[in-house]
Amino acid sequence: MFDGRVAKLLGTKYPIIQGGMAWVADANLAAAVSNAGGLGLIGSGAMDRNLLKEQIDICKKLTDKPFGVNIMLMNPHADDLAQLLIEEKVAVVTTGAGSPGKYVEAWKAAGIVVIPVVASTGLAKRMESLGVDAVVAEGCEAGGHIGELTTMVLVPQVADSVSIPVLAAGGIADGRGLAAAKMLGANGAQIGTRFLVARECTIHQNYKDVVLKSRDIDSRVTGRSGGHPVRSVKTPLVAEMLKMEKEGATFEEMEAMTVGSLRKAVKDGNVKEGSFMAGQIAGMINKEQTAAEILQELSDEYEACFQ
Ligand code: TUI
Repeated sequence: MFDGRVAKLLGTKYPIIQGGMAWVADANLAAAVSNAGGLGLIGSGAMDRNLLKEQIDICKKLTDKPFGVNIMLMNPHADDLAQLLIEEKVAVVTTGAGSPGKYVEAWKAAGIVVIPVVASTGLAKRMESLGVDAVVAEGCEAGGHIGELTTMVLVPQVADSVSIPVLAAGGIADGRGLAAAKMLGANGAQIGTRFLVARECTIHQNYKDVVLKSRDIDSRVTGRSGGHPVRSVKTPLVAEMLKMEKEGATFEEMEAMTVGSLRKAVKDGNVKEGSFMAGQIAGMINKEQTAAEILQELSDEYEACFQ
């Protein structure tokens, strides 16, 4: 798949990283994806040091393959988590929702493969100059916290801006998307939304059902006015947030509504008050499969595109 650069960097069969989804991506999902030949990630976006340590320990028991951790840079515990990755000798770190500049030197010195998620060529170039190993170029078709550009325009511009490998993300959930990413100049891909419905993903069944039922036009972006755009499936909470935003609600009022809503979706399956973050490609996702089935199907479809 692709040109082999990313699989070699990660030590995996496939050049595919599972999205580091906060609250969603635990040791169970990460180990399943790694055991199936991708790179599984623990999403530490809502964790503190103790919780992440616990998840890393579980993941080490569940797989002998490489796995990674995503650090969400708006997490108040980010400094502690960054240090823990060094102590635990985690193989790969991805970052999101900011610039990981202040951590890169220490991570590289510890032998960690560093792959920031970027939403612009500017951050991609800054990251390359700091010595990171690759970047994920994530377009705004993705779920969760997003940037301004679509995958179609972001990926080729990032690929032209840097010499390190580029993984495409946002809107990719099948082999055609992977083949398209290759055509845009990517060397691999990050996939999030499709793994929400993996059998090994431990989120509430209602969350999976929301994804399975959602149509192409069912996601919305809240928080654009406050500079923190987040894509989720349109639920009563999201409709209410859009209305408040239109009526000029402050950033603090919007944040107060968001706080805890991802947990309500993941843990409680609360379809009224939950924030069901998912990408636009959710409309195409209509069956639950194991992580191994998903990766095998992605690989078969990708190969078929080039025959
Ligand atoms: O980080 C993500 N996606 C996320 S994080 C998250 S957790 C959350 N929970 C509740 C409310 C809000 C968030 C859910 N989804 N994706 C990676 C990503 N990073 N997408 C876009 C960016 C990004 C955007 C701007 C990275 C850097 C940036 O600018 C930094 C700079 O200094 O230029």
